[in-house]
Amino acid sequence: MNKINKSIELFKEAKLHMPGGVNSPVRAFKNIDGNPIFFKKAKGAYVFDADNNKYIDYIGSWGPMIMGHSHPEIIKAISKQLELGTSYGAPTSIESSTAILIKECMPSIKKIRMVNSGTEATMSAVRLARGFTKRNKIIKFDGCYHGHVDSLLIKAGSGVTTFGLPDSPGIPKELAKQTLSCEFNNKEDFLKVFNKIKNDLAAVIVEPIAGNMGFIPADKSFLQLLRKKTSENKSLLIFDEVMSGFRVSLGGAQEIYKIKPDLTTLGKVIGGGLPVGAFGGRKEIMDFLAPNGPVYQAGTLSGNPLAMAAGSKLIKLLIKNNPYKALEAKASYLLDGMQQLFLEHNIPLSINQRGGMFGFFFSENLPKNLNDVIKTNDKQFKKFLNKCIANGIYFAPSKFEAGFISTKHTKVEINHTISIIKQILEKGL
Ligand code: HOZ
Repeated sequence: MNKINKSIELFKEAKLHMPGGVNSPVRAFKNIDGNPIFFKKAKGAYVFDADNNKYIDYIGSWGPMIMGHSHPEIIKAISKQLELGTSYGAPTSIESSTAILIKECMPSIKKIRMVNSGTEATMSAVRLARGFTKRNKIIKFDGCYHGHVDSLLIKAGSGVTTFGLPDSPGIPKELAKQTLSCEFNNKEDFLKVFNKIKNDLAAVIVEPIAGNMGFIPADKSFLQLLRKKTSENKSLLIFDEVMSGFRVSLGGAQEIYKIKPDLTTLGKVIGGGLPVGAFGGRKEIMDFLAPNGPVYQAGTLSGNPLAMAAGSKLIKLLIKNNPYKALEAKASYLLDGMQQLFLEHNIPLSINQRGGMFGFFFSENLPKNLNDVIKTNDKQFKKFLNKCIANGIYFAPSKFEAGFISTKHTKVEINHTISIIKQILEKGL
């Protein structure tokens, strides 16, 4: 068991200065009754805490560390840019070269705008969709989390569900009424709502591979229906690929499903670990943005050269190595090993993975929507998570989050993970 005295002290201090001691709720570990681990460095598949404990990291900064932490080529690219300045608030050539790389991988994106976070990307995409279609209503899906955007914090996943706050105070009722949330993967529910509001429907936004209610890929026929209905109705289909983009495959979930959204939102991987977001899609829609069009959106740090340097280097590495099959094989190896152990101890565990993203649930059957995830066993999850973290295995501290594996996770790390889990189960959950 790791001793985490320094993390405990640091958390006490942090709570004096920041709400809940953190700058993002899930990392407070409140939901698993744990103490967050304070990190001081990371390398490859590992993160190191303030007490010098070493952890095998299955969060990877929630996605971007797909080639492992502190990748030398990414560090070099950032350092090179660092020498040249950190922000100009003016255009640079690296913005175009990053845009070209993204467009090559995601052909549905004809034009793109860089922003600073996934939240900013979805917020701007929704405004653009409303401006372009001259309609107001948005359909989203229970458990999909699109950042903390007022219009999208309705029955959202991630920290919102983790802390049981499905509809956050602070959002005017009039605005909340413009967003309708349907059950994920439920065609009938979607059609019922769609038919009621279609005349004023600006957009349908969905995580095609949801990573904020655990890990739940949408059914292909569900996404096909969303595409068909939005096209017929001249509403926009927005794929939120902040989590899945460059994580499940080079072309994201849209490549796997072979479905072209009108707009895509991105984040995480495209900043190589630095703060970034982006939204892009059909040319005529994107050209509705200022300065070409009337929909306003702006930002001093948008297209920040450091983030572009890190992100473009990472995307180049991903294009060169195309690690997705290998990542999926590693995730399967880990999850199959885990499932076998759980089976031996008569504890139901369902598993799923695509590319470098994965999920496991304390349930007999694989969840298909948020309600299924809510029903999975909380007690077992909490105990398991705390024991894993105490033994150097760093999984996401909420059953409503996904897992991430990197190219630097080898059989050594995965076998070690499995052997720790074996010990945990032998001692009893
Ligand atoms: N809500 C984020 C993942 N879905 C976690 C953000 C964080 O705590 O860093």
